[in-house]
This record gives sequence, C-alpha cells and structure tokens, in this order.
Amino acid sequence: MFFDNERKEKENLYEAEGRLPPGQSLTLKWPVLHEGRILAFDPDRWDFQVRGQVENPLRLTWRQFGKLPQLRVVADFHCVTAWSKFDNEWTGVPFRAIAEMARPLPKARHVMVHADPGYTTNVPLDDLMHDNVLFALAHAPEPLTPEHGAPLRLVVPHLYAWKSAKWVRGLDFIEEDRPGYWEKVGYHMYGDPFTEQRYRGQ
Ligand SMILES: Nc1nc2c(c(=O)[nH]1)N[C@H]1C(S)=C(S)[C@@H](COP(=O)(O)O)O[C@H]1N2
Ligand SMILES: [Mo]
Repeated sequence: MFFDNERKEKENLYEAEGRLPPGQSLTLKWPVLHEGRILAFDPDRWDFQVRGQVENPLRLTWRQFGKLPQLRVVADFHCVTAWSKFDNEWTGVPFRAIAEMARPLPKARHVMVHADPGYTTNVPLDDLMHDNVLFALAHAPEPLTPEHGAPLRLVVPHLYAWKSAKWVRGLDFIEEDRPGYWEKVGYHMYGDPFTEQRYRGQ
C-alpha cells in the first residue's frame, strides 16, 4: 500500500486520466481471491480442451501447450471487490493462437471458459480476440504461483478480474451468451470496470 495521502493523490490522478476505473483503489500487494481449493498440478494428466462451435476441437497436453508461441503483455488488473493492481507483466499463449487452431465457426459468438475446480465464466468471443488477451504462464519476474492460477490462467485485462479464470482447462465456444459461476449469482454478464458493470440490474 502507498501511504494514505500519497495514495489518494495518485488515485485521483489515475482516475482523471481514465486509467483507474471509478470506485477502485490501487494496491501494490496482490490479493488472492477464489472459490474452492487449489488442486495439485499433474503435468501428465493436465489437458486443455476446446469444444463447441469450432471446426477443429482440440485436446492439448501440457507438453503441447508449452510449445505454443508466447507473448508478453503489460496490463492493469481490476477486481470487482474494488482493488486494482497496475502494470502486471504477463507472459503466455495468446488467445488468438488457440482460436487460430480451433477455427471458431461464424455462429460462435461467446465462450464459456472452464477452469478448476469447476469454475466457469462467460466472455464474448470478440473480447477474447483482443491482442492482449492471453493464457498466462508467468507473472514476471516470477512464474505464476498456484494461488494465482498456475499452471495456467486466462487474463482478460479490460474486464473485471473474475473473467480472468485461474487454473483454466478449456473453452466451450457457444452461440448464445450463458452465465458462468459468478454471473449466475448476479455478477454482470459483461463486466466492464470503467462503466462499473459489477452486478446485474445495474
Ligand atoms: N478458477 C477460478 N478462477 C478465478 C476465480 C475462482 O474462484 N476460480 N476467482 C476470480 C476472481 S473473483 C478474481 S478477483 C481473480 C483473482 O485473481 P488473483 O487471486 O490472482 O488476484 O481470479 C478470478 N479467477
Ligand atoms: Mo473478484
């Protein structure tokens, strides 16, 4: 944390610049937030599956996933519980690389993201195609830690962090939007932090 007055000043400045979304506070620490327990990672049993409205459904092993091209993204991270963490450096596999392999059909408009342990979240396909959306393997300078989603987490920087599924295991390309884990209990279907799309009915 910054010292309180110094932090407030920075927050006001960042909000005025349009970088800190309304109602958010800056944190230097990185809180850990999730439901359920962290499963042990077994590289021999782990897989990543892509199904639904795609020409080419996929099942990738950990070894295969590790051979995919990687990129580096620096992005801010906004949690709906009102903290934002700036300048995260992520490296991992771009969503687009997976989409190119799976070849979504024209009728695929949304994606249900599947993650351990039974977590899901829905994101429009167009949003996942942004060039800073990736499956992160590292949060530089460290590899990703288990509590932050290792071995693999989705990162969707422009939406609230509940869309950035930790321990991600696969994607289901779908035609109609459907609510995921938090969306079913009232979180917003889209989750834009800059217009404070926190909960539904807002
Ligand atoms: N698999 C899984 N991913 C998840 C969650 C979860 O409960 N399970 N929680 C989400 C929520 S609500 C937030 S705010 C972020 C928090 O990420 P962090 O713990 O790395 O800060 O993870 C998201 N990804
Ligand atoms: Mo969250």
